Amino acid sequence: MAKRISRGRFLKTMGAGAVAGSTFSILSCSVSTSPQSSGDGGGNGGGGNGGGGNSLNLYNWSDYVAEETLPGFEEETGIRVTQDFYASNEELLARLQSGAAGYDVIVPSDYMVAIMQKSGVLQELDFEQIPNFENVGEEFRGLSYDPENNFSVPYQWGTTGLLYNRAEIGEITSWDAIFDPEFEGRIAMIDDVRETLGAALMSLGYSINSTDEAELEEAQSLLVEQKPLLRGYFDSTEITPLVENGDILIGHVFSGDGMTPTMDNEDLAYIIPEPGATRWTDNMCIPNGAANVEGAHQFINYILAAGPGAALTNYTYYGTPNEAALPDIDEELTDIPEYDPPDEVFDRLQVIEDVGEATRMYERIFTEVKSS
Ligand code: N2P
Repeated sequence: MAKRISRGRFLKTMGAGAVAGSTFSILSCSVSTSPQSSGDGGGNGGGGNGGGGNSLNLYNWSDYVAEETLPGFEEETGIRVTQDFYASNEELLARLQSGAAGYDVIVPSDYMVAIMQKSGVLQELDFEQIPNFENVGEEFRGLSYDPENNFSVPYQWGTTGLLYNRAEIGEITSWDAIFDPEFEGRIAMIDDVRETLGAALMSLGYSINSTDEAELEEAQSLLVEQKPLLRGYFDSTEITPLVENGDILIGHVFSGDGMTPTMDNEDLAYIIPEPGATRWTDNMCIPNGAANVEGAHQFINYILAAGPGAALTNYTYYGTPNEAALPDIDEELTDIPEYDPPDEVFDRLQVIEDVGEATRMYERIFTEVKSS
């Protein structure tokens, strides 16, 4: 049986103002369905599989639904789902901002919900069409990036840490290993500006949301120094098989991608490195221009049902905000300490926030690091 995360603990690292007066507004504006467009099922942002009543375009992280998620939804609703994938929040945002609409449901992380809401690319949710929101645990409602859940409903949560070959390199506990010349050529980092710069900031003991130029420059130097040691920057889901097949020894990965391979290979381990790591919550949102707004609400509601919620976590190994799903989460998963970290570990997790103007500095630095 899964442990329940206490609201106090979950909100502690969300920033002071984050929770004050957070109320859930059940009477959000209702949304209108835009005219349906036709397409060929490519889900290519130009209308995807046709939009409208019988189809739904989901734009998601890779490997982020269970095998039965989409077939189950299709069977229940008769709506056919086409899925496209992105590897980072920034890629998702760029796609939406390029005007390539046509997605009905997207899954941005916490800070990106705030950025997207500010940039006006999201539409308000109609909670009358999401009765299963009642299954969302208290600790996952009204978080700082969307205090009234006007635009987002939580999907999954997790951490970002290191998957490594314990049999080959012995026990590691901190980020130091990813900067160790001993592992030259056998380290991979996530191709993600906030996560990778965040890992450098945290290993230096700074906030993952630092806007201090000197701290960011220090993080840049560290990453430039690290670059020759890397196999490369990849999507987290691409890093897992590289560690599994012994190609690399240490991979920076999202927790689900980190814990799944440890189940049948005890040489591998996933750690939440010291002194701190990222904790994120991903969310379901409906972008403006969605062709099947009603279907999008149906999809969100489906994910928040007990069975589909449990199936999702039992496949992805990410945490669920869905309390109705908790009794059905596999014990082999809840037995892994990193799945639901103890307080002393949880307390050193940091949540990526929208850093406003400093976002440009982060992007410039990451571009410079990658081209160094
Ligand atoms: C799933 C990726 C999880 C998203 N493969 C990280 N926010």
